[in-house]
Parts: sequence; structure tokens; C-alpha cells
Amino acid sequence: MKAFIFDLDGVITDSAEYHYLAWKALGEDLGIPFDREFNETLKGVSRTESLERILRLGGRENDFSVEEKGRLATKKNEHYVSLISNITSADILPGIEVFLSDLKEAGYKVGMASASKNAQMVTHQLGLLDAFDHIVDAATVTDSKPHPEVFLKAAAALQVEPKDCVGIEDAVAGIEAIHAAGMFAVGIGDPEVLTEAELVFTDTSILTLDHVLARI
Ligand code: G16
Ligand code: MG
Repeated sequence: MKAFIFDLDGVITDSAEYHYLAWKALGEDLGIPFDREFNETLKGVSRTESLERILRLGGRENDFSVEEKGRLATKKNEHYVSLISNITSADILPGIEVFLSDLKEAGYKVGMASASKNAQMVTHQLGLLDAFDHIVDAATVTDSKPHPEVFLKAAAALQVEPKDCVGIEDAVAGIEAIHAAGMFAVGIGDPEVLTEAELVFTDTSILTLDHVLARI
């Protein structure tokens, strides 16, 4: 293995909570309230597709023009950005800083493959920009996870063959994307949910370079 490629939300930091609060507020404005269980279906899914899923939930998918949907997505994003404007390195998930520095020290390339157009900004807020050799700009990605595009772009930018990459993800669609890219998949979360991953850690505190290398 030569490179490790990380998902952001749910692996590096728990921005999912802020996505949830911002979508929930928009849903309530539209008369489409939803709970945390429905929110699970939005994890790892792009902004546009998340909005479509919420509108479908309320049977309102045909009530808005493309421009209006664009304005709704922007409104959610402005709220989300204001919520995350206060995050700091204290919001990095347990064990991640040590894992990232161990990877650098051992000479691995480190990339990020997030569906979020705010990935660069969030990483900056966390004080982790220097830990990554490349962060894929989600705005340049045409096909969302489970499509492998974002992971393949990360590998290409790192100049590493996909077969020499480990992908790390918390979402089922993300694990599928890693496999479709021809990479080794590490899951973070419930092993009964992330059944396709080669290796699953229930949370990031037990994700260490030694533990991963022992299982490859
Ligand atoms: C993240 C989140 C998703 C979010 C998506 C797009 O993906 O998991 O809930 O909808 O990014 O975010 P934005 O609206 O900021 O572009 P990932 O791939 O980091 O888990
Ligand atoms: Mg994720």
C-alpha cells in the first residue's frame, strides 16, 4: 500500500450533525419535518440529491423549478456554513490526528475524497490542511458515491495506482465507491451495516496504522 484516502464527514469529523440541523430547518420551512432516522439516508449523499430526497419525502418534488431548488440548496448551505464556522481542532474525531501523523511519518501519501463542496474549508477549520497531500474538489466530481470517481481522482492526484490505495469511509455508498475504484476498504461504524468492507473499526479511536497493516 502506498496511499490512504479518507472520507471527511463521519471519519475525520462529525459534520453530519450540522448537515442534519441545516436540512431539518429547511425541511420545516417547507412543511416537511423529518427525524434522525430519515437523516441517515442523507449521509454521504450530495447536496442536490439530499434536497431531492427531502422533497420526495414530502411529496413536493414537482413543486419547484430548477432555479428554486438551487436557491433552497444555497439557503441550506449558508445555514450549514454558519453552523460550522465555529468548529476547531477540538472537533477532530478521536485518534485521527495520531493516525494522520503516523501515515506521514511512515511515508504514505494521504488524500481526501469527500462529497462535500465545503471539504477544504472544514479541513482548514480543523487545522488539518497540512496533513493532506490532496483534497479532491467535490465541485469537479460529476458522479456521486457509490460511483468511484472521487476516489479515482484522489488516487490520480496522488500519482498512486488504485490497487495500492486504502479508502476509509463511514457510509455504505462510500464503501461501494472504494471497491468500484479497485481499492481496499476500511469501514468506520457498525460491522453489521458496513458488511462489504474488508476491515471495520467501530470508531476512530481504535483506527491505528498498526491495526490496519496487520490486516492487509
Ligand atoms: C458529506 C456529507 C453529506 C453531504 C455531502 C455534501 O459527504 O456526508 O451529508 O450532503 O457531503 O456536502 P456539501 O453540501 O457541504 O457539499 P462525505 O463524503 O464527506 O461523507
Ligand atoms: Mg462520510
